[in-house]
Amino acid sequence: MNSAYKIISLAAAALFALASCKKEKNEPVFDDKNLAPLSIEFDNIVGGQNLYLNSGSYTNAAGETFSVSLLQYFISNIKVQKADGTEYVVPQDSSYFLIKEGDEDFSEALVNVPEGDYTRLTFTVGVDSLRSTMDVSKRTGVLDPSGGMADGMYWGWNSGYIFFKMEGLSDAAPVDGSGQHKFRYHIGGFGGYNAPTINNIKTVTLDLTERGIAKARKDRKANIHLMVDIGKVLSGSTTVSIAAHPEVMFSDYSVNIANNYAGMFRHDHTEN
Ligand SMILES: [Cu+2]
Repeated sequence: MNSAYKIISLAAAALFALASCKKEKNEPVFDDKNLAPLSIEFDNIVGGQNLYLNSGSYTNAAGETFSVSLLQYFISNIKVQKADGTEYVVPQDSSYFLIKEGDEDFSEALVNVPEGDYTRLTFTVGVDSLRSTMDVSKRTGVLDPSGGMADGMYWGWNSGYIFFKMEGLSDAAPVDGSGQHKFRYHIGGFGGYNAPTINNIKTVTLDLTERGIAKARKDRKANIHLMVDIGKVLSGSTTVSIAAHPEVMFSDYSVNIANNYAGMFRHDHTEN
């Protein structure tokens, strides 16, 4: 081998090495292997009391006693932020959750985030307008309107998903067709597809610094434990009277209830 040939082959080898280096650097910064599990637990309470479906008795700000027979809501578009302001948005396809009181399998939102110390959590209560109007093939799992998962949480193409559903009994409610004093709050409204409608999409941001930041690490699951005071649904910025509004669905009054429930989330502690 003469020296000129040697130099050329060395140069070719170096070029090849450079090319393979470059290829590696083009890989996404957050590849799956480097992500850490993070759960957000939604612990439903009423004021200072635990929420017990059917058996618990509670009183709202209007002085009406009530019990809750059904409570479910959508949580979506989860985002976490570090103290330096950098944030990680969970890929949207993996960011839709249905929370159902009384069902352990639907009590938390489990996502994957890069390792890091997170001081802020942001999520949407409900389903964003873009996803609400996507082809059904893009609305799988808990969003599947035809599957059992969405469980009566879908109105239809133009009205979208029911973001928040709470039903129960109260003597303040009139007797319905089934002979019960039932109240029903089915709240949704994504802003409209063909025509603008009520927009009840709510974004909630919680500061985690006071009650414990989330330390996401690959080898364990951090859990952000939230207390969700559903008493606030009736007793928030608007005092909702069950007698005056025993049934609220797709109407202007639903805005008051959505404003109330946007304030029902409180960070209690974090298990790291
Ligand atoms: Cu906990």
